[in-house]
Amino acid sequence: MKVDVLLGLQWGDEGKGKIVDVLTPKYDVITRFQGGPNAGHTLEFNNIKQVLHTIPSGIFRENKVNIIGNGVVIDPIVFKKEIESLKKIGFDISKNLYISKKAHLILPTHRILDAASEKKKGKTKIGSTLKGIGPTYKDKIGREGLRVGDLFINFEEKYSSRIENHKVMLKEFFKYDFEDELYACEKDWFEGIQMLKSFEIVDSEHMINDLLQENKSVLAEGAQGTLLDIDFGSYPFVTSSNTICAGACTGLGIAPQKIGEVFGIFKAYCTRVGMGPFPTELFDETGTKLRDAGHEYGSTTGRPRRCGWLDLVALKYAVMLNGATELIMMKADVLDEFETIKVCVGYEIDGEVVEHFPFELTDDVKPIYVELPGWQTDLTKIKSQNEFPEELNNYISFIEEEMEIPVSIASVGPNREQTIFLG
Ligand code: 2SA
Ligand code: MG
Repeated sequence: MKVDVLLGLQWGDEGKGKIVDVLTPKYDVITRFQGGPNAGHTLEFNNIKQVLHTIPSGIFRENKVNIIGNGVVIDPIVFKKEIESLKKIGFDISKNLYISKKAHLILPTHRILDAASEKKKGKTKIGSTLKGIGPTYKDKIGREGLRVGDLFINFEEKYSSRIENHKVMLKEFFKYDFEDELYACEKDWFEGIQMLKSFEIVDSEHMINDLLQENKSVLAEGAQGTLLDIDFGSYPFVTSSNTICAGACTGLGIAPQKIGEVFGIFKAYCTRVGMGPFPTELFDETGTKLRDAGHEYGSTTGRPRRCGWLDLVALKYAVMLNGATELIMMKADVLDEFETIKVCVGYEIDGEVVEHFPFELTDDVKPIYVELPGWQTDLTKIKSQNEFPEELNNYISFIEEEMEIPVSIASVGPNREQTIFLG
């Protein structure tokens, strides 16, 4: 068997949580391969709305194996809260969650370093989620990280030595007042560690490859989006992991030929949180209309999302980088009331038309738009593609022709039932 990958083709928040939840019945194993509590995957069913940060979205289905892979970074405090809130709504997941020994831990000081670094950058800040993601991956790459497997070998010693280094950095380099914050959260952090240790901690690369050998189907659930990828996103306004399909290989320990289908998720328009370029961003009332209709506020930080039209130059780049085999279009219903809908099909840079995603997106990039008729129909009650208005079918066909791969699902609302499989 192969690993199918589901990931975001834009700047995150495409609605991956909902689709993993819809697809999980088909899979035996659901995994996360990168990112950490900067992700917020929202699932809605039976009048329950739950946001997952670290735990794979398969957790709500019975008899699924959920694995947090080596590429993920874990904050024990967030993890504990997540487990507790799941317990509150009746999900005891102690039996079907497995954690990689090689996943890195977000230390209390990593979160403080994230805040200190953003503060020092001032106007040039990244607009990070302040969850400690950058500093944790920095330590991982700098060979100073602590892994879940380290919890069982001289942990206190290793922990103290890392924390001491971070304290020096905070004091000497950042001149950042950290004591109160650090001492306030250390207790919670160690309680989180105790909880973490009560789960199955495994050599996840062996486990996943063994499961594939046993013909189990595996889904890898991406976090953030392709345009936030550390290598190919709009650097430096990116996250600190490989969000693209290749990240599933390194973040799980599977060989490239083990990758099967690649489901690329995108919104029928675009959003972005944090700083960084966004060529099709709308600053006018159309942008506000998209934000209101789409409830575009971050599920992790609550920040209002920047909104704009669909950008096919960026989407094509994302399809290429991921080898996407199928597209999944989310939030079509948000465009229900628009008379016309614009789609960016090229960029004009210094008077020249460019169809490739450029090295740098500056303010000089002007989107070239095609304007398509809107459907002006309430899509939220629609049950099958037969009921689609012609304008929506045309919108989808236009995207398929440009991307050269099919759109297999269109989502018309947040609920499981509002998911239309296209023929
Ligand atoms: P960080 O905290 O170091 O990763 O921040 C760096 C940049 O990455 C952006 N970022 C995000 N943008 C959108 N959504 C994010 N997470 C989603 C959520 C979940 C998802 O709902 O919160 O779709 O997986 C996310 N995480 C990081 C951030 O704004 C900075 O620009
Ligand atoms: Mg989200």
